[in-house]
Amino acid sequence: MKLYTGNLSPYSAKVRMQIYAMGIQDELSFDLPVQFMMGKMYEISPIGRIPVLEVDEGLIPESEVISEYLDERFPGKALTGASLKDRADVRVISRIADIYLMNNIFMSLSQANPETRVQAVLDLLIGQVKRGIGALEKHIGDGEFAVGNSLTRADCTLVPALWMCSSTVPRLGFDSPILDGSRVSAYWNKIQGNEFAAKILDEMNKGMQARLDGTERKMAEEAIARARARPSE
Ligand SMILES: N[C@@H](CCC(=O)N[C@@H](CS)C(=O)NCC(=O)O)C(=O)O
Repeated sequence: MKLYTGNLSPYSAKVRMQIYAMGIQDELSFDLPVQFMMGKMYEISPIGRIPVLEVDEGLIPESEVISEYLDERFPGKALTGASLKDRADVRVISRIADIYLMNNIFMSLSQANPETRVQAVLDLLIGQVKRGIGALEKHIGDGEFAVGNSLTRADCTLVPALWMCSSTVPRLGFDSPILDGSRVSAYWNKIQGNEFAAKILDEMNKGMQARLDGTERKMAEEAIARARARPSE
């Protein structure tokens, strides 16, 4: 199997955290395709986004679907939760992190440039992020993990989502929606010490650093030049 993935992509980080936690990294290779760097990811996958999982039978897009596929393919290592109710809670938290947090923050990035920003749009989107954090506050457990006593897919989605809340939202001119003294804040402080969370946080921070210092652009330009120099079949 091959996972099309990128360091800075939070949706990809979610799947990588699951792969590391399941201990199945030897079953896959990781690749950031040159088509993604060229804005032509749709040539590989119609949705045009990463992550995408390539298996013998074809391609699987969408992080949540890839995560479910991996759980079903390796049932002995699945990160679905211990009980029926835990499994429902895992899905709820994963949806809050994906739909209400990450998706709205991604949409907000369209308003990042203060010169072209429509402040009302940004306020609306960040308002939805705060609302999502409010819901998460009620659903999240107060232990080491988001649900139950072990790491689940809820943690794999939450870690990149909370990273975006704490590092991306302030870049847009808002305070982090993770409020001091809240259950979400207590969880966020604890989960960063988890080895699999720490690994993807390090990867995302390196990805951010590479974007900010121009390394990402330089590597993309070189990869694109190599692809263009290759004789077409
Ligand atoms: N719903 C998708 C979202 C994936 C997504 O938005 N990926 C971003 C990177 S984190 C992307 O590929 N963006 C490129 C684009 O929008 O053209 C999922 O869960 O996989």
